[in-house]
Amino acid sequence: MAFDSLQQAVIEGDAAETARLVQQHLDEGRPALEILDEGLIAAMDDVGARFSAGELFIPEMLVCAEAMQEGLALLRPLLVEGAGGGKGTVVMGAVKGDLHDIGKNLVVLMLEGAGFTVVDLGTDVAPEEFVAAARKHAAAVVGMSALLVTTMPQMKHTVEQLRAAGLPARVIVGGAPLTQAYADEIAADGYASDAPGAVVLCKGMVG
Ligand code: B1M
Repeated sequence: MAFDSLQQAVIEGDAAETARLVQQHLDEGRPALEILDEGLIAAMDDVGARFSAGELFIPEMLVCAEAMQEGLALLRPLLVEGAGGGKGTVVMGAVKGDLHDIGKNLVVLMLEGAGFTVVDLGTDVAPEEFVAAARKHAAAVVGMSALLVTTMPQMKHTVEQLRAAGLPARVIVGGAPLTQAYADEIAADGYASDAPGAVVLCKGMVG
């Protein structure tokens, strides 16, 4: 398969080899999004499966994440081509208790590439921090990411607090354990399974 070696480099946590192979695929004319989806993200899925199976532990998972980020750095300029702001402000963060930020960072990157101004609150963001930032920046959209089943309920708390504050921002949610059904259950305005999907959602909500 085209991206086997790249996936292997990420799984082995070999940042230099990951970067070399990403560059090689780019030089061969492979689209950045394809390298991202079929190379880097597919590798992280494999890493997660190995972690579940007890074959990898947290330190190794972190090293894999660093290798992925090294490869992503080369793709970033291509993924944000055409950026310029002006489409409206999106406040984004990983919810309270959640330190996973790779997927959230991808969403931020692609929203910026699509012309949105993004206020990135980072990880472990409490509901009241989302509310304060949405108010301060007059956000059109608040985006929340969660990778843990245990942190998903923070999305519900945040939606409730945003509504209670009377803010007009639409709310979108995403992350590996999320589903459209869960988004409906917590009365979010939208769910996307990946970063391009988040861009489509925001475009539909703003302007
Ligand atoms: Co952790 N982790 N982790 N982890 N980790 C998972 C999520 C897990 C599925 C692994 C597993 O068991 N198979 C599991 C969660 C189980 C569950 O609850 N369902 C898990 C666990 C258990 C944990 C710890 C609890 C482990 C422990 O301590 N015992 C711990 C928790 C820390 C915390 O958050 N409090 C932990 C820690 C870590 C590291 C720090 C070591 C590291 C994160 C490093 C970092 O993010 N800077 C890590 C990693 C790397 C993973 C896996 C392997 C990879 C995650 C990733 O980056 N994927 C992950 C397994 C997996 O997901 N397959 C796992 C690539 C990324 C591009 O995908 O984030 O899904 P993703 O984003 C996608 C979509 O989901 C979507 O767009 C992106 C792609 O386009 N998306 C959105 C994301 N946010 C969106 C928002 C949107 C729209 C779309 O709109 C707003």
